[in-house]
Amino acid sequence: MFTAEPKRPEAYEGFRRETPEWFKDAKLGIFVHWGPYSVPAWAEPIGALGTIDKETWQKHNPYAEWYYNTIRIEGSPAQEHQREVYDGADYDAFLDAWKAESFDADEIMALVARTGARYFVPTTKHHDGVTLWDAPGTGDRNTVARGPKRDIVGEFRDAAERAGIRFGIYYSGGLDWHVGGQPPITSVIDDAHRPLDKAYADYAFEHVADLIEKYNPEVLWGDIEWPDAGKPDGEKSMAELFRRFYRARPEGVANDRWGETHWDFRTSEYEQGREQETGMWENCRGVGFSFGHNQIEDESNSLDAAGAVHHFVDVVARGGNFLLNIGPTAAGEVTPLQRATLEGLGAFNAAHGDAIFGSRVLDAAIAQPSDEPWVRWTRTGSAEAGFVAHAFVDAPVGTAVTLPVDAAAVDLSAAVGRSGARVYAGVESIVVHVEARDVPGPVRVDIPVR
Ligand code: FUL
Repeated sequence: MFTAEPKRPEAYEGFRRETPEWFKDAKLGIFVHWGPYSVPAWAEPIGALGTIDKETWQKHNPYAEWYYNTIRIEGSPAQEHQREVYDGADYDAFLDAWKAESFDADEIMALVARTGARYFVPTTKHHDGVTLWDAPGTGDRNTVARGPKRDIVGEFRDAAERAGIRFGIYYSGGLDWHVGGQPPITSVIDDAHRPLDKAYADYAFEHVADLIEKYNPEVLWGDIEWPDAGKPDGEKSMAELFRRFYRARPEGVANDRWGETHWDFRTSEYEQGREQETGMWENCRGVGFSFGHNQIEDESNSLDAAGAVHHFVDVVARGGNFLLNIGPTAAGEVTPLQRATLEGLGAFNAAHGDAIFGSRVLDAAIAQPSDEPWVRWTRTGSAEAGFVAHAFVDAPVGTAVTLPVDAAAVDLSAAVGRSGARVYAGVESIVVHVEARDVPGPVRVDIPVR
């Protein structure tokens, strides 16, 4: 939920470099939000972040992982739900009630692999402050000592390694509702809601240092800033964490939510921050309107397979990566609804991944995207082997679409329709006839670039 435009102070200039190619090629990552909040798994699915005013958002927060905050807002439906169903119990009772009894990291990773995703980022500490490994200084408030009684971060890391998928960590440095006793967030997040002091900065430092050392992640995904006392360069500073990270992983990448420090890629979330999508960027969202599992969500407020494919292709065509979230149940299962979306996205990628993974943005002078009809473009190939433009076209089966393409820049006569797309090439234009659809989402046409 971080929206401010970060500046890069001098202390962090030294980290600046071209974003590693693997990350530009990766296109798809899978995010996981899992925590004590997955026990109540309750939020109002009112809409997408970036489309709702802040007061309404917080009181009716559709993010189930925000339950700890939402139940503290007087008069919120979540507070009422907590009173009725749990008799107003303390939030930490959910940590003990969380058993993860069906959790099988390899099974989840097999699903992740089938989507075609190249990287995987689970939450290691969300805003409720509960760590999913035995983090230093947490006493028993972690998943090894209580609740699941397992090193969830470690199990995910090992499974990702076995599956050949790059591993990253999400860490909420800015918000930790367990320390400091801040008031609930009812509108925008400001300094009153974030622990800023040295003791907390050191505590968070030790956590991220431990994550780097134990799990050797390739993506550092921070959230909601970093405590101010840890910002100036020094022994236990954010700069020191970046030094350790890049020493361990010279090709590692960090997102832009560690404060006004350093980043390898920018982030947007649902509709929020999309105006900032420049340089290397990544858009994240859940299948529904929440990251944490929300039992209230259903098909009506979730992306189906075709919806996820559209979102994904749109992001890739504009040069971004898509980080699609899974919110497992407290038992550790991926719901049938989320599973169907991921499997469908995987089927699309199995058919069209060669025009997606490793692709780049097609020069706008060659062809333009459009919404009516729905057309997006990517580009693969090289100067030596020749470039190929790939059109992804959506229209009902049995209809035809004329592609907005510069006929002089491409070889229309060599265009190839794929998976249900038949092409009719004229001298000046090309028409795509959608004949069938064997995988969810758009059909595809490949056109060599002259
Ligand atoms: C946001 C958080 O507040 C959400 O709960 C979620 O973790 C999302 C990815 O980042 O800033």
